Amino acid sequence: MKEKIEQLKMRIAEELQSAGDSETVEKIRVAYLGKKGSVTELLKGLKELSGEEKKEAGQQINALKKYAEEHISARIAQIKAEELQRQVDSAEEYDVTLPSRNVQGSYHPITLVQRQVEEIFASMGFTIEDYFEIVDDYHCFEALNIPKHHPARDMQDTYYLDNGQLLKTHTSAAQNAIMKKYGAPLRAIFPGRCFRNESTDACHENTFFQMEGMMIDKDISISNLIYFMKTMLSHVFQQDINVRLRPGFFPFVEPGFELDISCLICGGEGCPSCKNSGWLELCPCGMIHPNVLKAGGIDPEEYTGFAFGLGLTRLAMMKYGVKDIRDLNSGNLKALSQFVHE
Ligand code: FA5
Repeated sequence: MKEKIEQLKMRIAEELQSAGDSETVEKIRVAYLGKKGSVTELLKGLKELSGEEKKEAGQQINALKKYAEEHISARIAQIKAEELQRQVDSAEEYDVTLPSRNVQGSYHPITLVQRQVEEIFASMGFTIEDYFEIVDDYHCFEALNIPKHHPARDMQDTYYLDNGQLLKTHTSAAQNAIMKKYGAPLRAIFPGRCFRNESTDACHENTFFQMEGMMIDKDISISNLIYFMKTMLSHVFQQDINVRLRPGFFPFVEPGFELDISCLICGGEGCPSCKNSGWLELCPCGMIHPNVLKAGGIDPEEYTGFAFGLGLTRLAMMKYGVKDIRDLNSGNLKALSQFVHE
């Protein structure tokens, strides 16, 4: 038996050495380790042997099997590396700095809807501002009339960094800096990515986009706020949609509202995208609280203003009929590259 095993070992080594491609190695594998392969047959033959003989032969055959398996895998890896090298060697030389020829990119649906909203507000005299994603407690909360330990902080489960800064939970975090940058009067929108430690579902993500807007001037009222919201929604949807305004509490506005739109996925019947309510919270808004104006260096006796925090990711869902918000962060190009700017 020992001799037979040694012979098989040598044959396996020789055959593997002369095999030049993966198919040949596969044939060798079947010839030795397949159901009717030589090594398998030897193992089957063990039952004919008795006692001590069986034990010894069993160990030797198992060692042979292990030898064959390891050498076959090693040879396959070697052949694959050689094949790859051959492909690389024979490949046409190309200039990596040239623009690609056959790849056509597309904008992400959130970018498309963001640009639409920007267009409409820019045409009404709003500037478009940028702001950080990592901010401090003052800008995200305190400047917005949310002191430390205020229960309103619980509404936004925040990611804190070791250095005490945090990931922006809402675009309102930029309000104070923009008021200080421009003073009053002021019209600005500021889109941005926000982060909250949320459990995700069809309409909640831990990373999502909002678009904040602020208008501050003399005699700004709720009528101005409603006008701008209606104009924005009719521009984005190009169709009549049902909207409802209800009281909402945010320490940085007084009065505050929740602006919901009828769910366009289910037509208001109720579905997972709207948590079965038929309505989707889209754009909370309100009249800027005097404390917030003061913190921004603006005299609340002289100026009033409105602010809104549009859920841009949810707007993209409604606009493009995306049933699950998580698809928008999925990176699945098949799903994401089908949308176009109208
Ligand atoms: C705020 O973030 C306030 N800063 C909005 C605001 C601004 C109010 C100015 C008044 C004045 P809220 O947490 O409700 O509010 O979020 C605003 C919108 O962002 C929601 O209506 C929703 O459309 C979207 N949003 C909030 N959380 C998520 C989430 N986890 N996933 C996706 N979208 C979300």
